[in-house]
This record gives sequence, structure tokens and C-alpha cells, in this order.
Amino acid sequence: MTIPPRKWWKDAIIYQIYPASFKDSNGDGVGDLNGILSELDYIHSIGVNTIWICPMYDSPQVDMGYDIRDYEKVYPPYGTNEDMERLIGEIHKRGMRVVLDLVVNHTSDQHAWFRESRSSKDNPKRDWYIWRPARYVDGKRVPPNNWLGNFGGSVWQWDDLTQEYYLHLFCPEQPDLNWENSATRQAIYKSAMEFWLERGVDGFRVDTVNMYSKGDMSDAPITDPGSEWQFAGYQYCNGPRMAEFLREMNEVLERYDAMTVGECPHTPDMERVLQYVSAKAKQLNMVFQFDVVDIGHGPYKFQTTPKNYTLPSFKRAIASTQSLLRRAPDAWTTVFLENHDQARSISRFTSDAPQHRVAGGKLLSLMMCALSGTLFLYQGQELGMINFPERWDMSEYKDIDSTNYYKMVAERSNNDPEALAAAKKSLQHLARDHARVPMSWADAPFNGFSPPESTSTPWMRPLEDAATCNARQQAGDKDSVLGFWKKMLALRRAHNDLFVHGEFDDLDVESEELFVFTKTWRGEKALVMCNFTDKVVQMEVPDVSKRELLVSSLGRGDEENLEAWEGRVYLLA
Ligand code: TEU
Repeated sequence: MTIPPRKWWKDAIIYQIYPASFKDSNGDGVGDLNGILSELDYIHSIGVNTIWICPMYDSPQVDMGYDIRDYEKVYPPYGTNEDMERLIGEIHKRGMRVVLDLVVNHTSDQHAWFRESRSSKDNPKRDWYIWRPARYVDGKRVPPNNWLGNFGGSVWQWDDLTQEYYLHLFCPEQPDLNWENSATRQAIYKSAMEFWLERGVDGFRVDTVNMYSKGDMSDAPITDPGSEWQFAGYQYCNGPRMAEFLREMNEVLERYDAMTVGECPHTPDMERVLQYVSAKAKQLNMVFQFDVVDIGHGPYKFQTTPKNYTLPSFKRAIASTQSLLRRAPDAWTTVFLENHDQARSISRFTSDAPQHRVAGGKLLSLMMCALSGTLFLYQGQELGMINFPERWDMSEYKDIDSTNYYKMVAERSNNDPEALAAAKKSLQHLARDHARVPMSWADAPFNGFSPPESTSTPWMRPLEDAATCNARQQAGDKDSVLGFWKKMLALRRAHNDLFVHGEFDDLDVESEELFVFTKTWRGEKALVMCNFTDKVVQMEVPDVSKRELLVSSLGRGDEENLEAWEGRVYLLA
């Protein structure tokens, strides 16, 4: 039997860019494509080999570009289609690949398709979106069901003109496309996928990939008795036609040998995940599971307190995503702790106190680089950027997810100061805004994000710690978080089979202090020990004939204890 060659995306190290916040080349306070272009050598120097660019399409920006007005056009403040083609070419020239965001569960309400759809009940595109008549309870008009939207409120929006509701799982300005209609699907493939595949992109990160087939539209069970709207994620995700839709979409992608990583919320069932990522199913190459990043979330994401989870639960979540490789030899998984929807990982999973933040960033780097699957790194994570501080005002939160939540708490509690303080504390810990502040490039005006002579201020407030945490300084410092990421990525590549493809075993799931795991690949074995506390912890290394210290995140030797937030990797024999 001949073993097929490995797919490139399995060994890829993918760097995610959020265009609005990466680099502003023209001083309008908003990042842009030419800004990305100017930093390609920096990105390459980290040791990544693929770039994922978040939506750069034309959009009214109600949800930062995840509300697309025109798939075939670049958002003018980011640049032009020519800029995008040049960027794709320059990425390829450096031997890297480029992946775009594919957002096709919904469009903007300003997309030409929706404008037509809403114009009359007999418009040919009426059925391209999901329209339903009202229900009446005691003579009062109510939406077709009680589903809660991802940004709060009902998922249904009443449209006066045609006297029907349309479905939007996210905000009202993001109507859901009707995937049941095959003409709609064909139009999506052509406009959102083929248009860019023809221009050389190497694949897609597929937004909310498990929501195309909505399944049973009946009322969701009551889990929040105080609210009219109830969590319905288990109903609108993973519906009955998902496999069929994804296989059809995959036929288009296969023609271009394009890779896919699908975003897969609300799917803790590993058998279900496996159906998406087993190669023979021909659906997706891999998915982002939410097991790890949802940890510590409340019933409604922000209804929680900071660090409301235990280390064993964090480890179990990692084990669950790692287990995909064992469950099926043709399945694949991903490793990530940050993206544009998550607060900073140092703040969430280690400590962002000044004396610990660097150690925390290095520890997470060491842990991630030793885990199997395709590795994703989010802009600024390589520098150890952390959440913005608690003293910043609510007005610094720009994301609709955060502002809607705060509004909801204000309404529900009648502006109770204690409830509002708790909401703000939770946002300080978990809000998406923390990942969206301008990248800290230098100890310079606007942290080097905008040119020094700019008259516009950046669209989000730059962090105040750029004097001690910025890309230019770290590029010349091998002891920095960036220096350590470079070292770890090089080690990951040098031991690619073991770290990227090896089998994962947690040796002590119940420990509240240490994360100790092994990776095994044929004759090779690595032992990884991570101290997830801010104190020194004694460690026991398993009795083996030989152990070789490959790396300590704090540059220490083979000592019997681990410093606060220290990680080590040993090769065992
Ligand atoms: O996110 C989809 C998603 O389900 C969540 O991660 C979402 O951000 C969270 O529930 C909000 O609390 C994707 C994108 O990554 C996100 O930025 C978009 O806002 C969303 O889809 C809509 O397109």
C-alpha cells in the first residue's frame, strides 16, 4: 500500500490577521491591506508559513466585516481589489500561503441579494433568505419561535414592507441565507468562493460552518426563565443536511485543492465533530472546536466571573480536541487559544500581572507548540499582548457582542450599579474587544500602528504598555515572548512528527497545579510539564532510562522543581 503524501495544511503554522487592527499605512486610524503588505517580512520571521486574513470584503461593519455587502469587492478603507491581488502575490513570493474568511451563513442586510429578497414576497430571490409569518398569542404578534440570537434578543426581525419575519442568528443586519435553495448555494460558491480561488487564495476559514442546515425550528427548551428568548444552539447547529451541503461545497474546493478550517460552535459531541473532519467524509479538513475557549463561560457567555474554571477542566477540553486523531486515523484537529472572538490567552489562562505575564506567554507557547494538529497564532499573541485594563471606561468597548450584553444587563437590572459592575468585570475578562485593539508595533505614537504624523486616532484605543511590549523591541530580544515563540516554532518543525502528529496522553488530569502530558510518535516520546500556578512546584519525572531536556520556557536546567508559570519539554528514551 502506498501512503499518500501528507497534506500541507497539517504541518502549517497559521498566523491570523484582523485587518482593522493590524497596521494602518495611510493614517486614517484603521488598518489596511498595504499595512499588512509592509509587515510580511516580520510575519515570515516569526516562523509561520500561512496567513489567514479576517474579512476584508465590502461591509457596513456592523459586525466588523462579518456582515458582507459584496463578496467580490474589498472594503474601501482597507484598499482595493488590486491591493488584495498584490498582497496575495507577495505572500506567495515569500513561500507562504493565504487563507481568507468565508462568511456564507449570512450576508449583510445591504447585500444586493437581501435587498431584492426583502423587496416583495414574489421577488425571485425571496426564498434566498429565511422568511416566516408571525405567530399571534392573545392577539399579540410574536416571532415564529423563541430562539435567542448569538448577540442577544430574538433571532427574528419583523419587516414592515412585506409583513413577515426574517431569520438572523447574529445581529438583525446579518440575515441568514437559505441554504435549502440550490440556486442560492450555487450563487454563494461562485461569488464568495470561486471569485477568490481564481485569484490564488489557498483556502478558507469557514465562519459558523455548522449553521447552514437549521434543523427543527420549534421552540427551544426554557433554560433562562427570566427571558423571552432561549438558547437554541443545539437546534440551529449541525442540522440534517449539513453533510450534503458541505460535500457539495467541497466539490468546488477540491477543484482548487483548497484547504478548509470550519468554525464549529455549540458542538461538544466528539462523534459529531468527527463526521466533519474525517477525510473520507469529504466535508472539511479540520474545525475549530470551542471546548477550550468556552471554558469559564456562563450560561450566557458573560454571565460569569473571571477564571471561573479549574485546571482539570481546561486539560480535559484540550484532551478532547486532541482525541480526534486517535478516534480516526484520517481525522485532523487544530490548536488555538486566541482569535478575534477571544480575550487574550495570558489574561485568561495564566496571569497578566506585570511580574508573570512574560512567563505566562512563554508557558502557553511551549504548551501549544507541543500539541498535535494545525497550529494557529493570532496577531499580538506572539508578543504576549494582554487584555486592556479594568480602569478603561465602557466606551472603549466597541464590539456589538459586548455593548449588547451591557445594555441587556442595564435593562434587566434597572441600571443596578452592582449588576453593571459585574457585567463590566466579566467583559474585562472575556470580551472580544481585547483582541481587537491596535497591534503594538513600537514604543512610538499610536504604538506604531498608525504613522506618527496621523491626525486621526486609531479606531480602538491603543494599549498603554507598548513601551515594554512591542514588536520592534522583541524582534531584537531572544528572551522576549516573541523570541521564545520563534524558538518553539523551530523546535516544533525540527520534531514535526512528534509534536504535530504524535499521540497525546495526559498523565495527571486531576492535578490542580500541573499539566503533564506525553507525546508519542513511533519510537519517539516527549514529556511536557507545565506549571499553571504562580508558585514553585516540585515535580516528579517518570522513571525512564534517559531524559534529555529539550527546552525550559524560563531557560532553566533539569531541576527538580518548576518555577511559577514554567514549562519544560523533555525527550525520553
Ligand atoms: O463567530 C461565530 C460564533 O459562534 C462565536 O464565536 C461568536 O463570536 C460568539 O458567539 C459571540 O459571543 C463568527 C465570527 O468569528 C465572529 O467574529 C462573528 O461575529 C460571527 O461569526 C458572525 O459572523
